[in-house]
Amino acid sequence: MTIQRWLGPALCACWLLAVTSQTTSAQQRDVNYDEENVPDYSLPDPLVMADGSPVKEAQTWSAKRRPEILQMFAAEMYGKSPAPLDGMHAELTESDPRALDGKAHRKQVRIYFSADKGGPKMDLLVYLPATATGPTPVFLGLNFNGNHTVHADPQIHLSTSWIRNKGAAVVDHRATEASRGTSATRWAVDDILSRGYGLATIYYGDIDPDFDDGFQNGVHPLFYRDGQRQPAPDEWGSIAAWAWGLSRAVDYFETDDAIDQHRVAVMGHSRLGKTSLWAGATDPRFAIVISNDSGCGGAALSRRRFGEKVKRINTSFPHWFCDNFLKYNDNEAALPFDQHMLIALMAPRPVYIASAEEDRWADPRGEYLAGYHATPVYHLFGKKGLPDEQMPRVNQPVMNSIGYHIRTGKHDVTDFDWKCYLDFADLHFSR
Ligand code: GTR
Repeated sequence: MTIQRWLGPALCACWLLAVTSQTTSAQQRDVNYDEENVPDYSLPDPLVMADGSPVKEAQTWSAKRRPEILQMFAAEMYGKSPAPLDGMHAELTESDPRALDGKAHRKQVRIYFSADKGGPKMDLLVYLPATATGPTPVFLGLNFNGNHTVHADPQIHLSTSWIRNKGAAVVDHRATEASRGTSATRWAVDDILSRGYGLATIYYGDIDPDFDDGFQNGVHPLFYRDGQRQPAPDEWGSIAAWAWGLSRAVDYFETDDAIDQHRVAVMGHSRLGKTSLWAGATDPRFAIVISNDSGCGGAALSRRRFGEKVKRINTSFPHWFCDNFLKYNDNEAALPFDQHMLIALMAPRPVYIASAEEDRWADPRGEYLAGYHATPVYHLFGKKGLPDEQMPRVNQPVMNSIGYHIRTGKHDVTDFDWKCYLDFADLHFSR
């Protein structure tokens, strides 16, 4: 694992090297990358209620056990999110039916989270295939560095938010022309369009800037009760806020006839893969849920303590989860759930978990096992999950109602990943 990998991909300033080399060695002493050293653990059974009674039918799952699990994840890990405000509204700020050399219909939509145009808002970029004649299925994903970085298209509005904090330091860093298209390798725009799908994306910092500011900016303050200064221990952290923003994009889709609101696949990478899973868990309107290299706090089982652990993530990123999650630092066995139950919350909807061979920090085997141990819940619905406890071979995707692949290479989003997601969407959306 590189220094950049741990603190965030954008880190390169020389002054940081001295600091981070110490951090890295301290971190390595504390990190297990050896399967032999995974502790013995037993996972809570998704099909046993908290009162010990068994769950034998899909109906009991949906009416009783699923809400119970969702509530535990909300109160103990991601934090509870509020309903949207009545004054929320959207404005089309730009549209071109012949964008990208005639291949795409581009729309840019500003979504205000309240009636107040001076308050928090997010900018949604949408590309739809120019040839589409009816409502189009879309992939929706948050991006790390601004909408203008997902493609070199000069017409994408430059983000007006702060762009990515640098590690723990808060840097006033605005988008510039120089960063246009710099994340394009992670967004297979041409492949998505040529296969008949749309892409919708939002800069995650529009919803909540990714640093620990005591929740003074982003959407949180909009919802504070009189006298409240930060979320309560069981209220939303940043991951829950980002997921909430994804749901607000679906609210917009419901008003746009060009988008098929019933065929929305939410996709996210890394911290945004954790986010896509929580979005899929909290909002059943996401018809397919995809997590790419989501690791600890995403698909990976916390109890394995392989790669990134609960204490490490809570220390490095204290704003991602709610404060109740601190109780489980070095205390994973006390969790009333593990991440297989997060995957199970998608059932019977299709969910895809992707890993990368060199991304040991994210614990590929822990990511796979979450899908494997969610499988009994899919069986209740007559759906096939991941039937084999052994992981598939590298670059050999498995596609049932739960999909999985581990590809060669590092922590990243590649064209191979996108090809799998498009195949998975073809499989499930064409039925
Ligand atoms: C890392 C973090 C991971 C992962 C990653 C990312 O620094 O430890 O949990 O989320 O960031 O989002 O790129």
